[in-house]
Amino acid sequence: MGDVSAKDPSMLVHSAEPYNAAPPLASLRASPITPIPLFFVRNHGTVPVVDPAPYRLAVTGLVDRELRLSLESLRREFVPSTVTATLQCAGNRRRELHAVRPIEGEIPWDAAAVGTAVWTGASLAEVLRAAGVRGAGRHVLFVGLDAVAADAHGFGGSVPLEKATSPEVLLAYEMNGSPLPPVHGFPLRVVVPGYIGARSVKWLRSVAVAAAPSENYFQAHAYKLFPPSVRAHTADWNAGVTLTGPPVSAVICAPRQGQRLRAGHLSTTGYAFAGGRQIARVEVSADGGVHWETARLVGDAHPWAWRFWEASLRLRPGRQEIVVRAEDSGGAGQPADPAAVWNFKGYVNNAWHRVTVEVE
Ligand SMILES: Nc1nc2c(c(=O)[nH]1)N[C@H]1C(S)=C(S)[C@@H](COP(=O)(O)O)O[C@H]1N2
Ligand SMILES: [Mo]
Repeated sequence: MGDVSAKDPSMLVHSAEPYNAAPPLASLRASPITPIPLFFVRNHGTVPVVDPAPYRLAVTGLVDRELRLSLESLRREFVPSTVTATLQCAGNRRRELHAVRPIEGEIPWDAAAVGTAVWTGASLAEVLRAAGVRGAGRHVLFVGLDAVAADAHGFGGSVPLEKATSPEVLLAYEMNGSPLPPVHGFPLRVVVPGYIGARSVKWLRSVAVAAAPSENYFQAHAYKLFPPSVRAHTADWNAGVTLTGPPVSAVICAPRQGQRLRAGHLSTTGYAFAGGRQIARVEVSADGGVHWETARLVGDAHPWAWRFWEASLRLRPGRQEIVVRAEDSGGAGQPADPAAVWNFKGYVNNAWHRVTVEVE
């Protein structure tokens, strides 16, 4: 199952094989760059063991020159690029949707299937320039080396050519200054900042330029968004909306759900993330969403990363509901009620995040 030993013992393991785990919510807030031992892992299959020496990345499809790139040539022939980017699983905060109406066969992630790393690698745009994209190319397709049950070709996905050739998209071989750990995609993964985590394909086998999006199960079938009225057995898969960037969402990391607190001032902290947009404002309520205060945004704003926030609230005795919501630089906000965004696959829940505490 890969180098699971590199993970912190506090990780909440949803399944050991394939290994799927996330840190306790409070530990996410300890550092704006998530330490590797606490970075969530989402695997659809077994972590492949890849020998770096014979490894070659295939660059194929609608290109003038097909390439087979060794790790050496990726490091040497392309200037290393670094980007600080948040990866968020489309299933982050599924647990709250599950409470509205059960979602079968999917991991009930709490709000910690997200992390931010400093990624270093070759710019995908430069690699595609070296291959020469032909005029009919519209999408860039990725396939991983891991075997997955749902698709005989392995885990895959695609992004539009315009995104693939944006400077922030990397073929990453380093995470937080170290070689990529096996569970995070060693020796090479795509990092598509601002898109759901599923597009950042790990253990990258190939990059292909094509006229149409990937037919891979994880692009053509999974990771599509349906309205609350649609059920698994009634879904027309072609009618689902292909997920790109996650919508704006703010989360309370402290206090914890059910925590006992003293009346008076309470420092509350959390994160907010809006995919490719910036966090414009975070508001917090100590009374279930009746009165709101503006939170302070802390730390640096990186264009592709989450933003930490903090606020001091006055708590009255009794059972109180602390609520957070954010607005992004495009003016989009969040729905109050998770029922409004419920979907049978449980993707991209961005309802107001609520934590109930007992105040003495
Ligand atoms: N090859 C491959 N790439 C993959 C996956 C996978 O199962 N196989 N999972 C995807 C999903 S759904 C997410 S959210 C991210 C998680 O990245 P991480 O495990 O490094 O946190 O990897 C993506 N890339
Ligand atoms: Mo994911």
